[in-house]
Amino acid sequence: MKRNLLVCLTSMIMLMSCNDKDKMLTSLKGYNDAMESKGYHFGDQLVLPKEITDHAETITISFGDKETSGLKIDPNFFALGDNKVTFVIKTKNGETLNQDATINVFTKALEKNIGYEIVSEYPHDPNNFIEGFLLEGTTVYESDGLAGSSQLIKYTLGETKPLVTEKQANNIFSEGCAIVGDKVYQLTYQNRLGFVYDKNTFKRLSEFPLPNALAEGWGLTYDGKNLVATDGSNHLYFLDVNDPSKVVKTVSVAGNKEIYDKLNELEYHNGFIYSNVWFKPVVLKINPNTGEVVGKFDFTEIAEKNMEGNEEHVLNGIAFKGDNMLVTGKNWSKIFEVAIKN
Ligand SMILES: [Ca+2]
Repeated sequence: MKRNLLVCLTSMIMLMSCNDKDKMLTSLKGYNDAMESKGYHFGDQLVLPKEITDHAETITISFGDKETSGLKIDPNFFALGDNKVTFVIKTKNGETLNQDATINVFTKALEKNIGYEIVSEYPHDPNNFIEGFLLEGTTVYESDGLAGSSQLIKYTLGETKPLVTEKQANNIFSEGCAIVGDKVYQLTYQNRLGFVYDKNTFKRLSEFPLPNALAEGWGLTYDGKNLVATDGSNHLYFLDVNDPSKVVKTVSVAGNKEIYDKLNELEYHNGFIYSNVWFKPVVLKINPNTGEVVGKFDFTEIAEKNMEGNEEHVLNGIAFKGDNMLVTGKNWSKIFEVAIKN
């Protein structure tokens, strides 16, 4: 009888503990899911539900090799954008609970709407499914995509006939390009390769494997120190220019209310990185040190006129001509020069 009572009591305690554990995990998941879309700002305190705090001895958030039990969005610990963390809770019963979560940190300041005025228009070859776009002097360097029609070309702004053309093999899908010194670097979409060319002749000098961290090759630019690439996510990947298969730094891009996903064609200019968002007629102005979106351009009107009802023909080209921005898109027949107003 005594033994039975003991078994019964033990089972009851275990059942209670199990219930508490489930409640805590469910409650934590509910809290984290709600906060993921709402996001935090630096300095915010995490206010976890009572179901958790009442039964927890300690609560720790771990993030790679770092951990904090401060339950505060401390900039020494969290980065702007998405932080993939694990909550580790030691319960008063001596159990350890783990749960993965994403802690989104948004910027304090709102993104500024940047005004512009179209000051000039130039022709663009509408056959070109543009991926990479930049200007040096009066010469446009353009990388065009799609398997079977991928190429690297250069032409004088105002004309469309290429001065030099380098066609890719049929299985290659070209993506973003950037100039570093006397070389052009070019990414490919899913071939997991990048190419290096002589800037003048487009003679292929070498190739490099796409870093493992990048899901695909999308946009590319050069900030004077590193190549900077996108892969369709919310990240800017800074690559070692001497070995572009090495990622030296990754920055997550966020604004006041959102993480910006599908970052695409890039252009570095005067300390900022400009990126378009795939399938949106928007160009972001990003602080490359923090990932903060400080401003954005709305090119809806230009994009609608030039897409001509084809949803694939999105805005996909940013370059700079002095302090004016050049924008174009996939298969557009025009390049627009815009003066930036603020
Ligand atoms: Ca560009």
